[in-house]
Amino acid sequence: MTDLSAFPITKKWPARHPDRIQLYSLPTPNGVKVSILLEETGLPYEVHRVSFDAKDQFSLEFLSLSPNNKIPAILDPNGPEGKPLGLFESGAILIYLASKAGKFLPADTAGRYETLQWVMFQMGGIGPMFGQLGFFHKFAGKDYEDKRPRDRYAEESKRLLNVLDQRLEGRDWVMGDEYTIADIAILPWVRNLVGFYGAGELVEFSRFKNVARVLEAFVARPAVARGLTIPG
Ligand SMILES: N[C@@H](CCC(=O)N[C@@H](CS)C(=O)NCC(=O)O)C(=O)O
Repeated sequence: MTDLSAFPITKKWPARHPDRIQLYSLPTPNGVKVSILLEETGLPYEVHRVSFDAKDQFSLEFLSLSPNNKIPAILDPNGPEGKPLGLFESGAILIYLASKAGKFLPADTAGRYETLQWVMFQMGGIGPMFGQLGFFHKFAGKDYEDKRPRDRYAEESKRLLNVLDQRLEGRDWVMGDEYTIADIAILPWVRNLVGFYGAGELVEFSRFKNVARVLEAFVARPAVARGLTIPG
């Protein structure tokens, strides 16, 4: 039986199955990237809810694994060389888990880097920009009289959607025929933008037909449907 007692996070969230990957998360657009990938790969895991209401993300136990106080984070009891490995930052986690499973990241070097480039496009562009738009359109920022910040993020979100739409022209997925972690990184954010944030009209989502088509195919996948609600 694997011993994870050296990891302070297991004091607050005890592992019932210490041989499985431990996931600390919530069903937010960054959190579900990892639960969707875990569901797609079939890697055995155990999920723990990090409650923002209880400010769990600022607890010393959580910070010991994720010093940036953000979900998702994982602890793999069986990491490289059989040693436990903790990771935060969803992009790094996606790359790690896809490499571990040998799925959803092309094996050829060029395909691998092309996929990673689109993962980084999400991490550096789509996530931060759509997230800011959410703040100014749906959350506290919506009451600000000055609409320039909202409009700036709406314009940037439209620009990013247009880049994505062009990439998806004539392709089933970001990498063409192959469904990869680039899709798993990007599409939960698009779904969130038009769904939970209610910003579809603001970003003129109806213009981006390829994005809408691929988003529909993504959410129709059973593993995606499951991953989107984890932890329940
Ligand atoms: N770049 C990080 C961003 C993670 C992130 O922003 N997580 C949000 C939820 S989607 C969070 O944990 N927020 C809690 C907080 O900021 O206190 C990643 O991709 O993992």
